[in-house]
Amino acid sequence: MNVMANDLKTLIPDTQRFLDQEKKHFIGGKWIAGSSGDSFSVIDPSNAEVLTQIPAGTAEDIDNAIQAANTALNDPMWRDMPPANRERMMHRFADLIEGHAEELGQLEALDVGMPSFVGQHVEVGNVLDTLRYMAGWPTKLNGKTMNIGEPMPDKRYFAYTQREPVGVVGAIVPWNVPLMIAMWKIAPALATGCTIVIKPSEVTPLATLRLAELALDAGVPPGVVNVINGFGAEAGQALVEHPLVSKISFTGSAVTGKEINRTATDTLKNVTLELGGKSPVILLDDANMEKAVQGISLGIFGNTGQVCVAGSRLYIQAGIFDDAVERLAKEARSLKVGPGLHPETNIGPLVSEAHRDKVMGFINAGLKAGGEAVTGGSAIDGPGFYVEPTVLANPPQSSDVVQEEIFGPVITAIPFDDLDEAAALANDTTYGLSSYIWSRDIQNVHQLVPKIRAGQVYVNSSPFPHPAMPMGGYKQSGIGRDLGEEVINHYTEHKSVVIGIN
Ligand code: TXE
Repeated sequence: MNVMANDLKTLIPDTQRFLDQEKKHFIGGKWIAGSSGDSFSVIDPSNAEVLTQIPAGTAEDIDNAIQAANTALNDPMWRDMPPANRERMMHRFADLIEGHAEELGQLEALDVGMPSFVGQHVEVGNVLDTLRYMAGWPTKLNGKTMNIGEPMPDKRYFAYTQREPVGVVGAIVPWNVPLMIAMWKIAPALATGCTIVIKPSEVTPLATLRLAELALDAGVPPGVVNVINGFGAEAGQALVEHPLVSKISFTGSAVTGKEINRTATDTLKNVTLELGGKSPVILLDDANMEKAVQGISLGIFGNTGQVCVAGSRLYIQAGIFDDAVERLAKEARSLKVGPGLHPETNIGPLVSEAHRDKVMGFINAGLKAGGEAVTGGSAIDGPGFYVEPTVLANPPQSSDVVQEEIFGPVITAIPFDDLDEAAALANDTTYGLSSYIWSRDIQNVHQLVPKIRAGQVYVNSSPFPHPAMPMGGYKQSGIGRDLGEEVINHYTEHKSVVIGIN
């Protein structure tokens, strides 16, 4: 398989301007140089070239950002902003992002490797939907009047609850869909009156930095949204340890999530963890095969499989196994692999050389364990970090390629006989993030849905996060939820007020 490399789209002037601009941290509404002078390179995964240098944030930089966020939290301009004004501000922010969608899509293509039209329309589309959905919440953050009766003789009370912002939020974001996940954390912070310090992944910081600048342009007060670049061990750790941070919202690996949870215990922070997955896809013999194969392909090969909800374990009813595997392999072979800036690219590179090597390690181990590469199975030569879309048939259920999150364009296929076996295989994982059922039989669907231990079940659909639907996992896929009303609960404290009136 070859990589398409010619005829790349040219960068629009806005993208070029931002790439050329010296990169700093974004603190209190200003670009601020790093305190240490250390920096790191951001690499274009389509050709291994250095895009730009980024300052590596220190504990001092993190402290500066948290102080700015804490000042903004208590500034009447933000604290007392009428809810309807906060709503209007969020809509202005969304409109401004929409006007810069092409630029942001190109930055994601360069930084992550995703096709730029996916960045522009799918990722930025979700960013806009999330911001506009969350803009409906500031006017609806109500408490309740409680009837507590007369708990003491001859003493009457008026009692109510009110909701308040949880405080300064520390957001730690991964590299796979950086802008979208950053917005999943920024939008609820803006809706609830919190302030936020974001640490983007050291691998993909560009679009998030641009987003912070757009927030200021949209009228979000200085200090409400701050971005510190840098590595997890230093900047990330300092954010989790800081006593002025009330909440940590993390998306990333299970290993790092557990470490963050342990660290956050020292200051008893409110913690939300959206971790990895190894999501099962159950394909029943009554499914619409054409739609199923397209949906399964999109669900594993979209964003080169670097998606936490990727449907990476396919369980196929035995009678249709060979046919379904061959159809999926054919679909995989039809995908065009190339740089994110190529207009025909379906599948971009993996995000980094190290990640490409990790994905190849899983594929090779899966082949050694007895899996058959019906299609794919190799890295693609070239300066970029490409791996062929891969369908591995019949690896053992207990092998790493079936059990571990690969985060690449690799799907395993294993047959099953009945619904109980399908549910057992689907649940045979430490994760519980998402799951997929393809079937036209409503009884089969309703029998399976309650049996699956996962935060999301998509029936006859590939994954798409909707801002109204809570997003998170069972088991070791995390704690708490992003999106929906649930995230608003995670970003607010409930205060009980009891007033004696006689
Ligand atoms: O993740 P990490 P990595 C999975 C996927 C991938 C694997 C490793 O399987 O192959 O994780 O990716 C910051 N304190 N997912 O190494 O380490 C780090 O700087 C505070 C699934 O990139 O979890 C980055 O900003 N922060 C996932 C963020 O955590 C720390 C998406 C994620 O990095 C830290 C990404 C520390 N001690 C990867 N150590 C999903 N759920 O979608 C690191 N960080």
